[in-house]
Amino acid sequence: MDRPSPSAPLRLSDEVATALAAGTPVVALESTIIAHGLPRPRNLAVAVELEDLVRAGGAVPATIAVLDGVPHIGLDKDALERIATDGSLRKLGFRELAPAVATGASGATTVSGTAFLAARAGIRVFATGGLGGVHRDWTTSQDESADLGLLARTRITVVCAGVKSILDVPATLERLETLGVAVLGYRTAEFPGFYLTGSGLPLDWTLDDPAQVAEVMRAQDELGGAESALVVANPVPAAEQLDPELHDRVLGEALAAARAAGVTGQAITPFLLAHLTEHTGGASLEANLAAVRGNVRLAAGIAAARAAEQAGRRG
Ligand code: PSU
Ligand code: MN
Repeated sequence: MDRPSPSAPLRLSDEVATALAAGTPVVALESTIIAHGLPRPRNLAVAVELEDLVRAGGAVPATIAVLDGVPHIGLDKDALERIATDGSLRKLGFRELAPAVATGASGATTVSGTAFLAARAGIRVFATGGLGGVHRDWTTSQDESADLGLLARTRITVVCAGVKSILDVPATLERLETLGVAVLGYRTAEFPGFYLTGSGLPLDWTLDDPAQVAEVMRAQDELGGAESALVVANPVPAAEQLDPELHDRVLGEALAAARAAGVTGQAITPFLLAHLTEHTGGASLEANLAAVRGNVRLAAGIAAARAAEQAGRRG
């Protein structure tokens, strides 16, 4: 046969394998935010904290990365430490997975890489900070994150604080519509602004509790058709958002600095996030972390609601 069915081995941690077999809640977590999105040494503490938050929410964490060519679904302490400290790790989106597996490379997975591997492993719920999307200079650079296209063809629920505000947010929402990816506001009718509670852009759907989200997931499955994702947009609490004036000013400077330095491609998102952290005196980092924490907690709740709904259908 020219093209065998998917068989690349995924290495599941024992607890993830056990939970999936039992139908108990699992939440996928990405590793790019740890390896490339957060400063060291804070990133390792955050990686551990996010896993603890998943557990506190009654779910099993599955942090995803590719190590020595093997996709790992659930990392032990040593592997988490490697993700946080090894400066040579690649940034792996979906398209980078096959080259990484074939060459034995190691890398942290982005939203697109993580969502793909999570879905392959049978994990339905995924938490991150902010999705990638359409960059502000798209008309000349054509830079649109692979996150969007992958979510259009992957059945996963991703909990995020919107898309990173370094992006062209209205254009990204339009692309999600074009691609057929549903976006739900969690207790908000406004699309969140990543570091900011709101983006000023309206959403068509607002849900108020995890069980309702699980109902939408079930409806997606019952309708069938394209295996698209569900984006649950969960704003950072107003008390923990970045000061909007500081945000706008420093972001303007960051975009100018990226242009001046000629930063492009995969490097642009980490560059902008790091610039913001440095020039807000760490305030953007705190807002980013507050957003991620909230997303991880909500994802655990959604995974639990999903597990209960599925158990109810079986039983
Ligand atoms: N969310 C965060 N910090 C991050 C990211 C998300 O709070 O660093 C990462 C995700 O891995 C996302 C990636 O997929 O940024 C987008 O990168 P790009 O624009 O190169 O596709
Ligand atoms: Mn890009």
